[in-house]
Amino acid sequence: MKFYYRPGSCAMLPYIVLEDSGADYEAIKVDDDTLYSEEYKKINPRNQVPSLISDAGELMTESVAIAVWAANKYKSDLIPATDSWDYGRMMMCLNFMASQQHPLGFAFYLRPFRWHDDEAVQNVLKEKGRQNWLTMMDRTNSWAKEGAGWLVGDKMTCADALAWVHARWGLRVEPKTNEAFPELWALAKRVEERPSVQRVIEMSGLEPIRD
Ligand SMILES: N[C@@H](CCC(=O)N[C@@H](CS)C(=O)NCC(=O)O)C(=O)O
Repeated sequence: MKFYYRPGSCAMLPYIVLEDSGADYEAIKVDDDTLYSEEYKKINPRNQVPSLISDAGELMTESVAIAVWAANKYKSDLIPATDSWDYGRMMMCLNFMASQQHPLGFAFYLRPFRWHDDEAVQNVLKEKGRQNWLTMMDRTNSWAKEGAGWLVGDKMTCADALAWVHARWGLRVEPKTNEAFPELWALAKRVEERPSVQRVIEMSGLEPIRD
């Protein structure tokens, strides 16, 4: 399998799950030039990451789908039993972060030009995105606060891996994750203690979290 990712992006969620579960895969870093190239468009028609290409040449996209598929396929301990309440709660956290916090918060904040050409309108969207982000991060932080060190249950799941990605994104938004969401920040640091996460950080060239 070939796995296409960008360091620090939402693709880090499935990257962690693939690495953690011992899957046989090749990770391919997609740089700026490649992402928008015609060559990469043939791999992923939306010019986005993540993209997973099966040995049969078939494409799977969407970070949550790849992560949950891989966790099931490779019997990862990053997912609770599929008939458990915790599994439903893990999916709740993942879907909230991927379908709301990411596009309505971070993407509006980071890329307002995708929604309007007028710079003044973009500034309004950017500020709205920042506010949305903080409101939604507050919800995610409350799960970290109420939990036993993790978003769901008493050990790390895929949901914590995505929370780690978002906690790092939140260093680009004011107030930053480490200032505004201490429980989520502590959880992100706990995620980085996992050997598979440390390998992924190193292989992708990211810097570990520092206060
Ligand atoms: N819903 C998709 C979102 C994919 C996505 O937005 N990927 C970003 C990285 S986090 C990307 O490739 N951005 C480049 C672009 O859209 O131009 C998922 O969760 O996989």
